[in-house]
Amino acid sequence: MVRLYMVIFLLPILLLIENSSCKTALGRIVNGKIATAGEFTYQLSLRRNNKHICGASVLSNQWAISAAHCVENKRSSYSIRAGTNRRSSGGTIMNVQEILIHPLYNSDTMNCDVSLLRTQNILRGDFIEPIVLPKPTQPVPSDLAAMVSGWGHTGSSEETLPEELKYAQVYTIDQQECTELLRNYGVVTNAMFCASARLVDACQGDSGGPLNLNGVLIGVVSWGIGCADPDFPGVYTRLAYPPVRNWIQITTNI
Ligand code: 4AZ
Repeated sequence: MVRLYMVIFLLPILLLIENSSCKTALGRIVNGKIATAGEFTYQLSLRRNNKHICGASVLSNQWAISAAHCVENKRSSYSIRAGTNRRSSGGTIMNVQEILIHPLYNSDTMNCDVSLLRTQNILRGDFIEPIVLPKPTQPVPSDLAAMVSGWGHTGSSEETLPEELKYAQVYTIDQQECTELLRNYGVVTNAMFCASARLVDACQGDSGGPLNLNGVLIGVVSWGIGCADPDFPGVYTRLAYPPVRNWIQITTNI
């Protein structure tokens, strides 16, 4: 009798909880694949107080790029791990000496969610290579396949981050279409664009990481409504947007 009660009353509740958790922050980079060494040489793990918090990408011997919302905590010490597809071993750890947040970054709207990190040591070595930035105003046409990667959450109920780097192919989405999909949640500004694939997405811990289109870093993982929800695409910082791209150019000469 007790068992029957559990099945009839508790099961639907448990299913409901499981289902609703997909729409909150702990979704997944579902169906991502495991990267092999040397495949994503521009990928960095950004660490706060020695713990992975975000992704980042190598731009030059000196500069890395990430999201602004990853480096908001002024009192923390930030470092990066470079040259490995493992989150907590291998490669080289370097201190971040200088952090610059885009002057138009807004933590409420997530507008211009981009930051530049200057490393103490030369950001070059085995399995460490820069990725190219887009030209200013370079458009992001819709339905293009791009590659997102990171050590973010991989399961809707998973609290732990994967040890090995994961990647997934997502498709760019028309700006108007994405604006409508997310209209109840936020504004998709000109400094953003969307990309998704059914049940495939970036998630918590992937933020700040790269979206690579044919070897060009077109986006930085920024925000979303949950993860891998077919109704809600992932949102990326649009690096070709002139106020973003020109700020990077003026700051780093890249
Ligand atoms: C996050 O919380 C986050 N689905 C990053 C990316 C996405 C959602 C959340 C995109 O860092």
